[in-house]
Amino acid sequence: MSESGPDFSLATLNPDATASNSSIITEISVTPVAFADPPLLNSVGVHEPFALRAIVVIRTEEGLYGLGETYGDEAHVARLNRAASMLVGADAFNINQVSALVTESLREDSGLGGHGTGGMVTTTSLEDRVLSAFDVACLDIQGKALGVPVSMLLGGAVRDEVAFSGYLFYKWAGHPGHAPDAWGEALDPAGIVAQARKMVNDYGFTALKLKGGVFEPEIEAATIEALREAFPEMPLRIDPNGVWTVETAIKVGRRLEPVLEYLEDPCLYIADNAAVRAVVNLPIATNMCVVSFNDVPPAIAAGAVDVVLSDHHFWGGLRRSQALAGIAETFKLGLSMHSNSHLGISFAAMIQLAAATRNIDYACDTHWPWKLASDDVIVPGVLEISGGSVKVPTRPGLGVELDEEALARMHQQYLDCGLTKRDDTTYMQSIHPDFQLTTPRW
Ligand code: GKR
Ligand code: MG
Repeated sequence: MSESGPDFSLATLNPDATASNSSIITEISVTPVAFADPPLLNSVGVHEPFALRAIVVIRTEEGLYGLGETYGDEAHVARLNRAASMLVGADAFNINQVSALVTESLREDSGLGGHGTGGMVTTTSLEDRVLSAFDVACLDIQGKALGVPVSMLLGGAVRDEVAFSGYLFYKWAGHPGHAPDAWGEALDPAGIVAQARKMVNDYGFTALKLKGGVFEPEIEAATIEALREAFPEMPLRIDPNGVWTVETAIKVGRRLEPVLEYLEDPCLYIADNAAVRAVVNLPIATNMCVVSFNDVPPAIAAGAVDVVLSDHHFWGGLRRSQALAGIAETFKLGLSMHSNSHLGISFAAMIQLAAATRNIDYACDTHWPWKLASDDVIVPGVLEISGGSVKVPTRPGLGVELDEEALARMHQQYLDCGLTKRDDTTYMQSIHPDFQLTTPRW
């Protein structure tokens, strides 16, 4: 080691690039894609007609390929491309090397602008969210090289299926100017109960989460109570994405104490959630105030959260998400998973990670039912939700295969849709010009 710390240059770490026990990266492609998305309402606006993702394909000299999936916002794609160009020649087995090169690629980050996460979570670690897709693709390669599923690389599967929750959204019947979609309108408690029935009938979910922060808290609390009446035994959660004041969160929290499994991000900040938690007898879950390793100590010190909803897309990939799981275990925090609109590669990665993580305490989130089955870049048929769970793929790597023709088609869809970043607020304002982004709102 030099005085300035470890030397991660390729020459040092990889003096013999042709060694047979390595998987040298020869090529990386980063392809933005778009897929149809329904008008799902949230605190910052409404989902646009297309959701964006970036697909990372890493190829190695022995002819293997590994898959990663992440946010498709332009700024993020630019960072991925810059990192990708530096990773050629690295060893897909050496995640520390890959991580150091990603960090190096971000040294000159001026001019790109934007967090690029395509959502509300803006204070995540830049390095971790760029690293994630490369980490997953490298693990896919490692699994294929060794003939084992990714879950085995992460310590071995402790379950052979992973449970997910049905993710309910208030929504319009269809995007303005388009025909209604298969889910129809859900703008009141009865609409959400009908949506929940379809979710449960079609996928067998055994837990339900309502995306809140859309209507007056009174209406959203009544929606949860209507769900309880319709599904007397079902674990229920509500997530207003931090747009409630402490006062509102306490009022609604107390009202829903007998009904909820947990209350997700009632307020945006650690201190506010701690104030709510001090008087409301409900676990508080978060994917907004604990979104990087730096957030963990203050959240624990404040007693702000009981459940961390991890997300490998911003926690630095699967291995770093396992580090988070270790912290959760040590500090007796509950653990589950957050989701954004995603495709099959992300889903496979979430499933492999959850399979190998002992302390996944709740059914994980997924947006999977909201996309069309035909809209994906993987060969279909491997990931099916049945009885609310997905069987963990056991084939080498992530267990999913790239459909090259679908990738090209969905990239064309990206070019044709004209979107370059997720912007629920501007889309909402194009339909309702009075819509304002306010946090807290109620
Ligand atoms: O898809 O509108 C959405 C969600 O609100 C998503 O963006 C959130 O990141 O699902 C997420 C959450 O749990 O906060
Ligand atoms: Mg959330």
